[in-house]
Amino acid sequence: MALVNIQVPDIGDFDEVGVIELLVKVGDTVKAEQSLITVESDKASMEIPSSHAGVVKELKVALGDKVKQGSVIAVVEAVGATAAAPAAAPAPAASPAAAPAAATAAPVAAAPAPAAAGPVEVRVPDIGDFKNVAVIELLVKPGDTVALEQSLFTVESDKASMEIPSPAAGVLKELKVKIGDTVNIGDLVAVLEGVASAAAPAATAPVAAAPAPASTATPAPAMVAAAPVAAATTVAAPAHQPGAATLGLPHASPSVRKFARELGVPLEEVKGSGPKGRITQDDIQNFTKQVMSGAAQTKAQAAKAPAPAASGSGVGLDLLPWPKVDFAKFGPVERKDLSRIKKISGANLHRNWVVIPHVTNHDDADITDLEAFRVQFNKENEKSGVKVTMLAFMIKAAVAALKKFPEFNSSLDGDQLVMKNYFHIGFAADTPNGLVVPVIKDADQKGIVQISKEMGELAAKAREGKLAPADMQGGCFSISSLGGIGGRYFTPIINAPEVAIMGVCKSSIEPKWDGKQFAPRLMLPLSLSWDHRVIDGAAAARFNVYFASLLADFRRIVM
Ligand code: CAO
Repeated sequence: MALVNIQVPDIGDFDEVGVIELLVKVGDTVKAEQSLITVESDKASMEIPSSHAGVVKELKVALGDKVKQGSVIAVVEAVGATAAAPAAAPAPAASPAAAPAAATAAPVAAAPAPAAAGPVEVRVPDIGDFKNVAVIELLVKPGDTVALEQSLFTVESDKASMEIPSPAAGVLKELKVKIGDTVNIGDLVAVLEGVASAAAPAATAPVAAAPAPASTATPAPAMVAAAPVAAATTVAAPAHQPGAATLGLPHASPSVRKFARELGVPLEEVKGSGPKGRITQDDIQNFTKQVMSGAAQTKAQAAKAPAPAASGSGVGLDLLPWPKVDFAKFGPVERKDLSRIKKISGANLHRNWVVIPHVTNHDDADITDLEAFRVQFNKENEKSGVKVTMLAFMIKAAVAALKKFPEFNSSLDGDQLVMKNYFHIGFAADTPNGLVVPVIKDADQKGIVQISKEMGELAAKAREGKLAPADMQGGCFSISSLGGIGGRYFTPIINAPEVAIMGVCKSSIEPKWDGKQFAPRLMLPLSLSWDHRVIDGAAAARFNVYFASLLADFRRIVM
């Protein structure tokens, strides 16, 4: 077991940053890529991860110390052969693990920041070793007034999440990125207008959405201090939703924000216990415990909940804590990290399952004739190289059903329904790393053969882990087919912000009464889950009946 010096890696433009949080202590066992300390300059805060798994033998820094690239922050007794890089160069981006090294990036404008008002191009600043990072959250929208160094959007790679701040105060004229885009250093991401220079004193800056810090001389971190917790009261959404525009950001590091987002914690309601009111991971955990135990409630809950019952809080889930079991007591066990896809999809599925009042209607479609046609068609077109699948027919039937029942092709946005006039259909694909949902775009404009071909390509890409974010975005309705595997019915979880999903199981020959006798028919089990906030039971039953009737006689699709 070797002693390894853990050093500050390449952290981009940030030099001589102060240590503001120690996240581990001597004697702690740490994983490779686990954050050890948080550092903060006047422009950024970030967590410095360990390049090795092992036991912390010595912490070489204390709160308030200044560090820069190459500074030794800890000595770790590395375990096994897990060392990801030699001690001399533990750059986090060179390590493959998914634990985030979170950072808020220093703002830079395309050219030196202008002293007078005028358009300013906002480009991705030097963010260290991070390349091709995905935009996961937009924090402002065109027309918004933004403060100097206010975060514009959040990007995330498999190794880091960070917020891209505005280099100037002004009005956001154009946002050149959308959720799912990938960006690199120097990319043009936004255009601001009516701005004051980043270097200009605060007094000359236009009025910002959130109150500016009292004095620019305050050594508080510029970006996060621009939106102190006390001022963060403007968020109307019931929970912090990815993609929702959010102003008045509370003082918390990106990783803490991400943690809050995953739990659905409204950050603006959390009181920070860290330096300068900074919200820590503990604060989020304590807030969650309070809400879950019913001892506290979020503003959204308070607004919606009826008066508490005479006994019991009537709010929160009042659940027991999750059981902590020493499984090794009962037999040999081993531990395995969840895949990145499982972590992401798990958090999304959990939110959707908890937030959406799901109902599932089951029905059966008689696909005897359609299956006979499909088999015949494939036989006749064997040489084409494209196999027409039952799922392709279902995608087409889904489009027709969405046209007939438009509320199924909508998304909830507060008190409004966003009705979509496009038809992008997602299909669940099982991959070695977990479940993904690629989307067939404009399925209304494509034929069955084309859809089958695209589905085959997307499913192959999914299995190879090569789907781009754009391949999985924009879905209106999803189909989850377990038909190739088996089973009768199941209750699929709605892929929010969609409002319904069709689950399909394995078809089987069943005796059906044709008025005179029992005839063998090939029956396909359908399970439609729908959001009861948007759809009524009668509409769901009609949707299923119509969907099944299309599969029973596909000629109806052109009627
Ligand atoms: N009933 C009976 N047989 C079916 C069927 C059904 N409903 N659907 C497909 N089959 C048959 C196919 O005809 C094919 O048989 P042949 O090889 O003899 O032609 C076989 O099952 C395999 O089909 P497939 O799975 O390759 O093709 P598909 O178009 O049905 O599905 C895909 C493609 C990507 C959706 C699928 O591979 C997959 O990943 N399914 C799992 C989805 C999933 O995990 N859903 C759960 C989400 S909730 O956790």
